[in-house]
Amino acid sequence: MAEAAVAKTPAEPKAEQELTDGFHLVIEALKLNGVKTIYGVPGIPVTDLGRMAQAAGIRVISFRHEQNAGYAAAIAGFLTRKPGVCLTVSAPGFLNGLTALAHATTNCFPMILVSGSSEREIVDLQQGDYEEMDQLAIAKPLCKAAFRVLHAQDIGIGFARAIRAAVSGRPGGVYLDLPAKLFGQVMNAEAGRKSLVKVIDAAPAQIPASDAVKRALDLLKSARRPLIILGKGAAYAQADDAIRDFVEKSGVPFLPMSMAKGLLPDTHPQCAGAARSTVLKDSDVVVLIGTRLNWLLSHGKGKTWGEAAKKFVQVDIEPKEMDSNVEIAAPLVGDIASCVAALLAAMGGKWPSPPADWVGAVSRKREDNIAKMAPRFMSNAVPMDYYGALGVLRSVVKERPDAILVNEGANALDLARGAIDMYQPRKRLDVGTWGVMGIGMGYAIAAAIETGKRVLAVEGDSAFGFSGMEVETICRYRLPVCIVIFNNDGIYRGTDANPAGTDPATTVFVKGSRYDKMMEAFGGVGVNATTPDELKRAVNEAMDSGKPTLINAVIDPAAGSESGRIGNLNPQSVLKKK
Ligand code: OXT
Ligand code: ADP
Ligand code: MG
Repeated sequence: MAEAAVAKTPAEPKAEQELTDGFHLVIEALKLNGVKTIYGVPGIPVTDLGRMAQAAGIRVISFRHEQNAGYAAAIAGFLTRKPGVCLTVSAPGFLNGLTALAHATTNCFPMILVSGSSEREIVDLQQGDYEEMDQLAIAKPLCKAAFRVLHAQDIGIGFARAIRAAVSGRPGGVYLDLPAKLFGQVMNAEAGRKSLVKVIDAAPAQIPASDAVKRALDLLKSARRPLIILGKGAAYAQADDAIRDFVEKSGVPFLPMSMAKGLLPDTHPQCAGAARSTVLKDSDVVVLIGTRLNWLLSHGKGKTWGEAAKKFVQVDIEPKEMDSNVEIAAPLVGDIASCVAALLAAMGGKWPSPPADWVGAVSRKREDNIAKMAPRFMSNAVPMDYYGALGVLRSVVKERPDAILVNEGANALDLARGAIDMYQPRKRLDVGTWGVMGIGMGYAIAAAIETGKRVLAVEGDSAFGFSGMEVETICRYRLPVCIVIFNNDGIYRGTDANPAGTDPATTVFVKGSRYDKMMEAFGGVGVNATTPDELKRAVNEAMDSGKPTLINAVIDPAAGSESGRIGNLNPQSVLKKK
């Protein structure tokens, strides 16, 4: 063992040799693999790494808090199918970034959290190093893979492993631990160059078996009331044309999960988004494409799914996902692009339309629900209710279908999801699998940087508070982000009272807060909007100008409901004192 360790130590470079060091090798490894942006927070031991990466042409976006940088990296991964990179300092910075790493893993987004760390010899003997922490051990259960690099000549392999682990198979978060001493290690430049690895075919196609394709199509053909559900895995796959062709050729109604909205337009005649409960309850064969039967789909059973017998086809890259909640009659394991291409090919020239009574029933339910909602968008109530304000934003997005919508909150999330139609793939980014608050500003920043598009962030006032300091980052990098805060004075509602004392209720905030002033503090545009007209003018101006803007949309504090549309998950004590 001791001998092997000695052999791994970089050879002492001879005088006059061209030299490189850990800093340069990390940067070269990233550049070689096409990483264009690093999201992070500088500090010991990675300050110089950030500076040098910037000097070497990598865009380094400095945040105010690592969690937001991490969320930025996570969504960059979703948008680009390349791992988003987040760079943090040791222990506390690493821990701040860890929530986002776990979030990336949970949501199947490729991301690498690269963190500086303290010296192994001291950490392992627990002798109290600066920011001492066994980061690798802590990260391991929260990500897909975790690696540490101790020697400069292993940097190339370390990054190659991290990149491949993040994007191959089911994508996810990877941790890469770089102890401080690594950066200063010097080695021969030529040997260093040779040690770098350009990852070939990082996410290889995974072709489905032909009998599995046949089984899936036989089941689909036998359906009386078929349904296709598209999830964010389908959006991630970037097989947009093939997915549209498959849906249209099958003629089957499709239900987009939240971040799959826009994969086909919400206005598509087959879209069943506005008939959600009907299609879940009454369908008999359900084709899941890049979506899990987790809590968001009521685990594929129970009241939501109704009495009718159900059979599932599931298209997913992760074999272990099959039968995770209910029996999957036709598992189709492979990458979505390959699976959908194989389905299309096997469908041949003509495919029977689904029964007209089913398609008609879904259509009628959809039109009913749409007609019911339409008048609410015309509300001119002051203070605004959610629908009056959302009516404005719905039109803004309709007129700018390529803008990216970031959305978080409870009512501000759930009502916006239904109200705002999406028209293009990967334009709706939201709280995801965990329903996590705090993704807002990190997502908005990365969306602007990765796509160059205008970003509209629709935020509950509570949700915004989790990442609000990043408005400074948005101003500093002059990003075309328009934030609309649905300010209802609190979490769910601003009307709660504490019956037992002078402290405010746990769910309410300072009444009449002016979040727009926060934006003004950093040179951005702040607007206080109290009517739908004022809101419309301000959002249109922001989306036209691209100037960082924050609009404080004043919403009736009584308008929301507890936990938005997932109040059923919120336990309430029957014994509590009124
Ligand atoms: O078919 P039916 O009849 O059922 O009708 C459905 C559709 O068919 C129809 N529909 C339409 N009709 C007409 N036209 C159109 N276009 C249309 N589209 C759809 O509408 C209904 C509903 O459709 P939907 O929405 O698709 O269906 P449904 O039943 O809601 O779907 C179920 C779900 C589960 C898939 C869906 O609800 C969903 O995706 N939910 C996600 C919910 C979620 O993740 N919420 C966030 C977490 S809540 C809570 O935890 C909060 N916290 C705690 C906290 C968190 N989360 N994180 C951290 C780090 N710390 C703490 C906090 C602090 S929320 C929160 C802050 C809240 O306060 P804010 O101030 O931010 O926000 P406000 O509430 O605004 O104050
Ligand atoms: P949603 O929340 O929209 O329902 P989920 O995050 O639950 O979506 O599910 C996404 C699924 O997509 C995961 O099971 C993941 O394994 C799968 N997935 C992601 N990328 C691909 C891909 N390229 N090919 C096949 N499956 C994929
Ligand atoms: Mg609120």
